[in-house]
Amino acid sequence: MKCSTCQAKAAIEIRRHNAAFCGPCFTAHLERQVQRTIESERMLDPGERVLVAVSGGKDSLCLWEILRRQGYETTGLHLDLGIDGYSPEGRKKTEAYAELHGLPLQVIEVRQETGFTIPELADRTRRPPCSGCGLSKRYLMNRAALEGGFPVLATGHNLDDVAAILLGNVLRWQVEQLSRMTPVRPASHPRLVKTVKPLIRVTEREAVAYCLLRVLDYHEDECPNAAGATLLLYKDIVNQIEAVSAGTKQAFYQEFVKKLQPRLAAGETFTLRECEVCGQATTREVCAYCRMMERARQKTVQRGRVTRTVLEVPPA
Ligand code: Q46
Ligand code: ZN
Repeated sequence: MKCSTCQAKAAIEIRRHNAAFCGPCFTAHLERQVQRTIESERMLDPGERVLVAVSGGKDSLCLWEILRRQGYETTGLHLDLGIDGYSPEGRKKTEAYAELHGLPLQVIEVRQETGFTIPELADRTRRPPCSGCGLSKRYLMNRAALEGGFPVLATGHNLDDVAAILLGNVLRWQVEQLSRMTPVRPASHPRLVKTVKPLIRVTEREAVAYCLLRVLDYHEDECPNAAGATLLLYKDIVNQIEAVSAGTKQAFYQEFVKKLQPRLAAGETFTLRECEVCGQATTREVCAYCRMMERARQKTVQRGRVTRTVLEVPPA
């Protein structure tokens, strides 16, 4: 197989584009793709300060590298989730990348911010870890962007991620979630920062290939909580369809965003206001994050009481 651009020996085939590339042509192709996505979706303006969410995994490091190479003024934001055997390595890889390129990096330790690691939060709220984790990440990243005066926050969600999330939302007809599934979420309230997903046309496999070719030292392990998550099943199903019908994955997401999402969004009628506790944007009196944290705190207090009572009972 030959490279579609330079006729050298190809290193990677991209079936949905009916193309193959050698290493250097592939990295150039991917960088062009991402830049085109940024421009066509009006994600970033040249010279704009961008806060980039970086876990240390392949997607976020691929994103940071491309934005850096395209000359955007980036600052990394890493959330240390406090997950044993997983979080320390991701943080290390992120810090190493920032240091190597002399890029600013802000690290937020979730435990220090909230009083709980992600596993502790899951235990106290009896919610699946990914549910509390997702909510905390969205909340803390938005707050960090606002406090740092960043006009935009970029995340490394790739095509596999958004196609799997879309499938999950369709299977349960989560209309509210579907109406918000856009590559760009505008700042629809003064307490919400604009968020963008520049990798929505890049697959997981392509992100890995890019990291290998650019010699980016990324965290290869999956989060231990991802194993049982339904999102992996949805990714697998979408990939099975893609294997027999190349291009379906991209069409599934892109055509949804073009044809159905705007209609769903037009039907949405909710008003955003400020949370009575923390001041962030919400549709309720108290935002979902503050409600979750309150439950976690109450549970901790209750347990403290139970433990003390048990200790006060004299041994038989
Ligand atoms: S980090 Fe958090 Fe993911 Fe781990 S706990 Fe789930 S959501 S799987 S991207
Ligand atoms: Zn709140």
